[in-house]
Amino acid sequence: MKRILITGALGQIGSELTLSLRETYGKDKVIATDIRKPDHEVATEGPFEILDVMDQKRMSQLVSTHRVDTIIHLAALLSAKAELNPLFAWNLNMSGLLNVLETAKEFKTKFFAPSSIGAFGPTTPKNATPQNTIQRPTTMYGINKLTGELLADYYFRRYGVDCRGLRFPGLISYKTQPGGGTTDYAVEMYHEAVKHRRYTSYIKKGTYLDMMYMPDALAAIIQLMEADGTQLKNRNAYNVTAMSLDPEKLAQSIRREIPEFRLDYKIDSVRQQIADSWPNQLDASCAKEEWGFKPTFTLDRMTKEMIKNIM
Ligand code: AKB
Repeated sequence: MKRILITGALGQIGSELTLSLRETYGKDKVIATDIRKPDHEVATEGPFEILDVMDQKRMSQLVSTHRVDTIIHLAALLSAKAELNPLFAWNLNMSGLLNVLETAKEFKTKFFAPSSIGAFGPTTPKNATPQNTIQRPTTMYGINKLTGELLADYYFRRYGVDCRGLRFPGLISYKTQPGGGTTDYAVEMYHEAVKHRRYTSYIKKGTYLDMMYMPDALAAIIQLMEADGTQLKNRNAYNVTAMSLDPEKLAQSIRREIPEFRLDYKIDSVRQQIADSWPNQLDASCAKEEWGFKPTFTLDRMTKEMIKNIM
């Protein structure tokens, strides 16, 4: 990767990935794009361009002008938001993705897009979910993610576009709030624990989902994108995870730092149904074997860092 363009650079992954890539590859080598330009260091401390991913002409112009060799496509609606407006989600998530794939084909760039545990469904094996298994998602977000995986495979096989992807679990970070996802409760719980010593979870006790701390997610993106392409058998997209949590397990870890923390429940049926359709715990062995994926944060280490930084 020499000159990287990121879509959705102001989102949860984008805002941290942009800064991390600028540190590694140089400030002027990472072109952040989003549909708005706020007063944020992503937009003020390096190249930034306004880009609506529905506008393929402008995307091509930017890739050409900045001589981009890698596109990291992060602009998308998350699961809970997509379920509230499925048609809008399909249009944004799928047209945006196709525009990026077409641009990558035209300019022969590398391509990365995140898939998700949402690409699985209720008939997928719930535990040690294999890399290659049943995928019949029941949410619009999951349908978008699975279609994205298949399209990226197609562009690789048919046009030779160097497409790569990861199936991300819930990502936890103290820097940027996610917004619109089902796994957001984990991030909210840390913030509320620090501010109010209590949290009301919209996800039921006993609902296990995969999670990962953001620094491990950023390292995984860079490691996959720098990996030798000839070693990649499952390009789009690799299962990755660092831990499997339910709200109680997360609360227990928080109580080791804040003993008086109290967890209550008020279940949101939309997000609970989405969570129930997802696996409990992925098997990430293909990512480990093919390009050396190795998360470093355990639950308690992540909790310590989250609480220290939110305080
Ligand atoms: C969401 O909850 O929608 C995302 C995801 C797991 O893809 N965090």
